[in-house]
Amino acid sequence: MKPFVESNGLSNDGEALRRRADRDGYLFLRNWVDKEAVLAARRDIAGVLQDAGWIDGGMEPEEAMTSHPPHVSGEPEFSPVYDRVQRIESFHTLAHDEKIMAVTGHLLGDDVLLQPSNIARFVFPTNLEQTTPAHQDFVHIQGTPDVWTAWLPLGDCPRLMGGLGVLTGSHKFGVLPVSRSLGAGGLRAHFEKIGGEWVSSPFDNGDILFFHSHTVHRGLPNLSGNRLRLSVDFRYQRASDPVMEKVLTPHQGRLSWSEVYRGWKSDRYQYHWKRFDLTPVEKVPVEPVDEAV
Ligand SMILES: O=C(O)CCC(=O)C(=O)O
Repeated sequence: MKPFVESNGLSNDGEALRRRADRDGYLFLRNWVDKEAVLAARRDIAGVLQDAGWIDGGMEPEEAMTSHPPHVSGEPEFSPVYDRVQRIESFHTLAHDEKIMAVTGHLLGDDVLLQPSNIARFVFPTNLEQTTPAHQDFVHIQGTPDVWTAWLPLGDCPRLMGGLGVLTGSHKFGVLPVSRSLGAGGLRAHFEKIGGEWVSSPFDNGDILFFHSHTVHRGLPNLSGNRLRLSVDFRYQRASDPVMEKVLTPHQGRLSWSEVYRGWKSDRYQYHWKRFDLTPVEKVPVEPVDEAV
């Protein structure tokens, strides 16, 4: 797979960043996000996972070594552990990183809403059939197409651990039909007819990928054999655009915000979206098509 085009050279030029994002459907920036903040989120999340036994004991949790059988979202054992992760302050704080906000400001203007429903992902090395299928985020988040997802691994993500692949230019083809699939989101986009080229690069800590809600992307298999891949998805849109109600609740919808915020040291980012006069809309059901399409 060819590498991502790096956009650090354009990072001070909003117009050039927008042109690049419009051409490719993504922006990849190296050494961009506050590395200490990324590692703080990694440490805190890995601590919960080690406590749950998903990361091996006897070493630092941030090594994220695992010999535990894989867990995936949707299993009963997954939810209590995921909800503990959802309550982590450093994880939600990372989404407000000022250099992430600077890029989303260039892409969207000055009324950027971070959709509060931040996502953490743990991808086991022994669960390849559950690798996230090719999909467009719009199907899951709706509201407005003008949403940019920021995807970043928590720490280094060498090629062996997979990462994320993007189909260049695929955001120009609207919303594609979907079929049911294994893997996060459970829906696979039918992208085969639109052409384009799959690109990806290994990530070092601090690197970040932004992509449009119509950009087709997929998880790459974690072939490390013994290390959990930890990553986050944060999503940004204009506060003045409609926003799907569901993304205003904690991801997976079991916790209330007061439960999430219990025990936080700072209230700076709590209920951050309440300063906007939002237009919430309901989710429109998505109908998977027959595999033969
Ligand atoms: O991290 C992954 O496996 C995929 C994440 C992703 O594609 C998404 O959340 O839209």
